[in-house]
Amino acid sequence: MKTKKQNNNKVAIIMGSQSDYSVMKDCEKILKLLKVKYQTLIVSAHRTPKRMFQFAETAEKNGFGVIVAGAGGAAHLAGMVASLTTLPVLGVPMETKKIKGLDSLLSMAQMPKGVPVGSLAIDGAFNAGILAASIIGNFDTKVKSNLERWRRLQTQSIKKKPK
Ligand code: RP5
Repeated sequence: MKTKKQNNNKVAIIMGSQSDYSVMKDCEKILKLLKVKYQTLIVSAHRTPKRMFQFAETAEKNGFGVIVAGAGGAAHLAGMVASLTTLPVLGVPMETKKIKGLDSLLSMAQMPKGVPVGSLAIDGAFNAGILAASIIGNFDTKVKSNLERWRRLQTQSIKKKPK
């Protein structure tokens, strides 16, 4: 019989708006390469708060092991979701037109003590996917070996001399 931990091998990719998807696609891209299961949803802390509550409170039961949350501006999504679950939440601050994403970054990084969000770089959706796979890889050996292989190939692809 599988333990609950072994079953929680899916990544939830959530974002505050359709407009975040062009960046958050990078997270899907690397998870696909690493053969990590994921589900992508629009969940807004401000525009769909009830959907956010429902999602966060059922995420663990629904088989997710990590949540990647992208949002921009007054980016409360990752922090609010983190307040409703003990699953690891990785925040991707979106670049914004007016403040270039510094608003999003600070909203995610400056969490109060006791409710952490692992904040990535501005528009860092690809790295969020790698980090999510790394967390899942702690208990899913297939994902771990896929990640190790991907990292080896990356290392081999770096030329010694610039052209
Ligand atoms: C945030 O506001 C979203 O995460 C998005 O980054 C930003 C702008 O959203 P739209 O006005 O484009 O829907 O909630």
